[in-house]
Amino acid sequence: MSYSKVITLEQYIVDQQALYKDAQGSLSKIFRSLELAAKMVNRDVRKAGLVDILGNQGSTNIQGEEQKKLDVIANDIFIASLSRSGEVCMIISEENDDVYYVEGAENEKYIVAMDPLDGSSNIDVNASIGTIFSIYTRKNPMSKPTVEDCLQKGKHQVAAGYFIYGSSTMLVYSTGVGVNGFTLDDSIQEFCLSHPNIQTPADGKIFSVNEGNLEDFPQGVQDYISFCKAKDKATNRPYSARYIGSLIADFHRNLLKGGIFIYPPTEKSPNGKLRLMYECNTMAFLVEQAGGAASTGTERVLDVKPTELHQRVPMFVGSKNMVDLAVAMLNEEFATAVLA
Ligand code: P6P
Repeated sequence: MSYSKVITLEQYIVDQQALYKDAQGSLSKIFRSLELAAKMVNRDVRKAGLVDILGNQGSTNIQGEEQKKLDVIANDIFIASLSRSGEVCMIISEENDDVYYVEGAENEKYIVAMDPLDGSSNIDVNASIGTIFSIYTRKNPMSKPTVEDCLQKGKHQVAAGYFIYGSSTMLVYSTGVGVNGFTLDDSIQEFCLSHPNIQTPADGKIFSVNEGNLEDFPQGVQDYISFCKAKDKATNRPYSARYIGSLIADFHRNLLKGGIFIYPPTEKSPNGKLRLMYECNTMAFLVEQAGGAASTGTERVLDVKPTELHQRVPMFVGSKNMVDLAVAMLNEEFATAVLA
C-alpha cells in the first residue's frame, strides 16, 4: 500500500472544515464522537460470540421488539459519546421511547437521530449489522430544546450516514456535498477513505424485498416484483433477489452495485416497518446525494413532515430509474382504483 494515498477520516474532516470559512468545528466534534463510539461497538460486535452478551436483554423497546444485549450496549455507548461531544442537545434513538436531553447542553444546536444497532435480529447469526444516524440543527439554539425541534423534514438534515459492521467495518456519510466511504484499518484503528464520491447506478439488476409478505403488498408492488422476475434479456431481467433482512447491508450493496430496496405497507405494518427519523431519512439523504431516489410511494421521503419520533413510512429506495418505475406502477394501481 502506498501510505501517501491514505487519507484518514480525521484528515478528511479537517480538510473539509477548511473549505468553510465560518466552520466552528462543531460538526467535526460530533463526527469524532460517532467514530469513537463506532470503534467501541465494532469491538463488541466482533467478539459477540465469545462473550456472554448474545441473546436477549429481557426487555423490549417502544417498537415492541425484544432488545438484544448489543442493542442496549450500542445505545449506551453512542449516547455517552455524543453527550461528551459538548455539541449535541438532544438524541433520538430507536431504543429510547422519548427524546434524550443531554444534561448541560440546553443551548447547543445539534440534534442526532439514530438507530444504534440496526438489523439486530441478525446479531446472533453473524450477518452484517450497523448504526444509522441523522444530524439536524435547531432553528433557535437559545430556546429550551423541545421535541418539536426534532420533528424536521429529512431535507433539513445537515449530515447523515451509517457504520456497517460487516466483512469490513465502514463509515458511509454525507454532509450534503456527495457521499464518501471510509474503511476501518484494524492495524492502525483508523477509518481510511476507500470509496470517494460514491455514485449509485441509475439502473440495477437487484431487487430487495421480503416476499414472505407478498400477499399483503399493494397490487402495484406485486406487479413490480413480477416485472423484476420476468424474463427479458433486452432489459437484463430477471433481476436477482437479494434480501439480508438488515437495512444497512441491503442498502449498502444496492448503493454500490445498483438496485432497489422496498419495504411496502403490510398487514402487520400498514405504514411500513422502517422508521422515518433514523432509518428512511438517513438512507434517502445518502441515496439522493449519490444520484438515486427515495419515495414513500406517494411522496419524496425527504419531504415527509414527521409527526412523531418513531413514525414509520413505506420506502422505495435505490437506483433512480428503478424507484421511478416501481412508484409509477404503484400509483398506476392507485390511479386505476380511483378511476374505477
Ligand atoms: P423484515 C431490522 O430489524 C429491520 O429494521 C431492517 O434492518 C430490515 O431491513 C427490516 O427490519 C427487515 O424486516 O420484516 O423483512 O424482517
